[in-house]
Amino acid sequence: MIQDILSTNQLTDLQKKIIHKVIQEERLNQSEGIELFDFDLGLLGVLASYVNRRKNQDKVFFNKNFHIEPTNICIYDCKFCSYHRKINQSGSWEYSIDEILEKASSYKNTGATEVHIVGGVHPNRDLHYYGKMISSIKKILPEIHVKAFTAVELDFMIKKVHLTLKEGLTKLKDYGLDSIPGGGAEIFNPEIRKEVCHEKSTADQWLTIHETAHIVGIPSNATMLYGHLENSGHRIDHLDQLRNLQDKTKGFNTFIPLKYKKANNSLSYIGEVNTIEDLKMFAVSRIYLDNFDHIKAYWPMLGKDVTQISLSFGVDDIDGTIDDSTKIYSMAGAKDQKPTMKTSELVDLIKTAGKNPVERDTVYNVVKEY
Ligand code: V47
Ligand code: SF4
Repeated sequence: MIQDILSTNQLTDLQKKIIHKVIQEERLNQSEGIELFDFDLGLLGVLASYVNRRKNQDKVFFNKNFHIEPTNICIYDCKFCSYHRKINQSGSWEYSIDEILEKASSYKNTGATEVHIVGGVHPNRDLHYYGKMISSIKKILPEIHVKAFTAVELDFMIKKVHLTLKEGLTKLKDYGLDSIPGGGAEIFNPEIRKEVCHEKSTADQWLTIHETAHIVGIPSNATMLYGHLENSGHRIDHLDQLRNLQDKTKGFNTFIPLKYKKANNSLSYIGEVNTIEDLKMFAVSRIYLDNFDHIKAYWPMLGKDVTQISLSFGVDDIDGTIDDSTKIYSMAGAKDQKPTMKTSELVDLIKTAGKNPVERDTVYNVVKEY
């Protein structure tokens, strides 16, 4: 099919060169990556699916997970964020450890393999507070994989106890931290980052935290927030920096493009990108990140329909059951205000897209094929 496409006259010489490189498994450079955004959507889908099939055949992964958001109190004020509040501000919450443990207890014997813990950067909570939270969760759910804290939360909680990054991450590993989610990356370009989240950890800090985590044996995910002020050059620069770090450490499990959602935040005036842009973003990520095994579509953000279509644009992972406890996206205007999918729904969504559902654990060991 790709050979047929190559023989059409519609393509420029540069486009033909890029397609050849993808077929030959040659790495694309940044300007070729930028060019991909101008490809016809159908062609991008074919190319991204070709790359994905080489890596994952027709498998589409999901997991049984639940989310805990310990607090939305945050010292920062990212312009795209609808979720953060200050202490005592209306709409703020901070769960006690007991409340969190009660929630964890409700997942005993449910088959959940992962807890995803992400929240605001609370001014009064430090590494030991969160470390004890993790170790208490593990006493209740000894088999659970704890994927917790964005690099931005880690940066703050480690500095608060005056440890080096290496010491802090090792300490958290001892408390039971198994992996790190991808949040906080936003966009690495310094000018755009300054516009959308000027106060928080820099791109270099985000990258150093993930590199150090990989060195001490904690794998992680990577994200990019797209669809706000950035252009295709900024997106490829971001992917390029992730690709370079992955070459060094091989510590990233998956890449998750996060679509900017506009409700109730200071960037609302710019609106949201359309579905074509979403699908292009997934396909370009799949093609450019040749050293990432997996590209994840986070379904609470995209909605179930677009998530299903994304499976024809290079995506091989749709996250998990999630349960109804995540508010980051519902507060930013996502369609599902209480996002949760039963295993049977996830399996159906994947099967009706013509793919093979595979339940995985966090690090992509197969739990069950459906
Ligand atoms: O860093 C906040 C994003 C991230 C908005 O690793 C927004 O499996 C869009 O870490 N529109 C945190 N995005 C969430 C996160 C995450 C999510 C899903 C999967 C994984 C994983 C990690 O949420 C933040 C920011 O990029 N975010 N507000 C918004 N209005
Ligand atoms: Fe705080 Fe995270 Fe929201 Fe930024 S995105 S304001 S760091 S909760």
